[in-house]
Amino acid sequence: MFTQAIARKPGKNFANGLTTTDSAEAPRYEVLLEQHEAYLKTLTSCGLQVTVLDPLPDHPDAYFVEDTAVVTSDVAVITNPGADARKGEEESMAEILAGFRRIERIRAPGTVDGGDVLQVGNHFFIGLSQRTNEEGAGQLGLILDACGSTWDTVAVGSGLHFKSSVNYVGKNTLLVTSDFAGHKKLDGYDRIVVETAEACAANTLLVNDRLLMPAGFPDTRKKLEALGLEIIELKTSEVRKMDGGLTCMSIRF
Ligand code: CIR
Repeated sequence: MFTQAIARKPGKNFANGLTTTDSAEAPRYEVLLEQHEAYLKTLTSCGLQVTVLDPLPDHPDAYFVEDTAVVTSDVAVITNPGADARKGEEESMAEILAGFRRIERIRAPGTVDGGDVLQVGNHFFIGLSQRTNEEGAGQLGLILDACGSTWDTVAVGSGLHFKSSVNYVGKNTLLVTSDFAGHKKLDGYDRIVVETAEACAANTLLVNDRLLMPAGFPDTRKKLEALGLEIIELKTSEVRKMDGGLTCMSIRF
């Protein structure tokens, strides 16, 4: 069970963050704040104590806190984010997490974004992406080895991060995009495959037996209902314009 979450309020300059999404409509700060607040309230309603940090003016993507640390029951691994514009966000996260866990670090030339790291029980999938390199994955793997966890790397291919495409939804089941439908490295888990038109819904977050999913993906919702868990839909239009989703906006532990 998770008891804690760390999040960060988006700054007014959030639209200056990195994005590959070509949205017809400009990102809207007031709408993002509403959606972000609803997300934080939902985490609280799932039983988490939520610590909300202030925006970092020099880092418009800093509210995507997940990328800056990988927190397990033993350790908080402060990452070296893969995008130059995001390096430095991790420092204030290290200060906060030192109050909860022993700190380890990913060091250059290693890079890791937390969005590439999916924990399933005591196993960690580490996506190799434009943000997470072999060296970073290897450093993280050594730390996980020392904690008695298992891990494996998986090539991310399309999408920003591994968790843009694959997430654990409980009951030995992974929610995956079609790219991962038959992927050998995910063998041993049942898979729910999202339709291509609903690919964004793969970024669904399991929190204490509840599924937080992006609103507006009815086919995926129906498939998830078969798991028998409570489902909460949250609006994510504005973070999606910035290549983000539900997993990115908090670190849960
Ligand atoms: C970036 O490109 O780094 C941000 N605009 C989006 C990060 C999303 N984070 C995540 O999926 N964990």
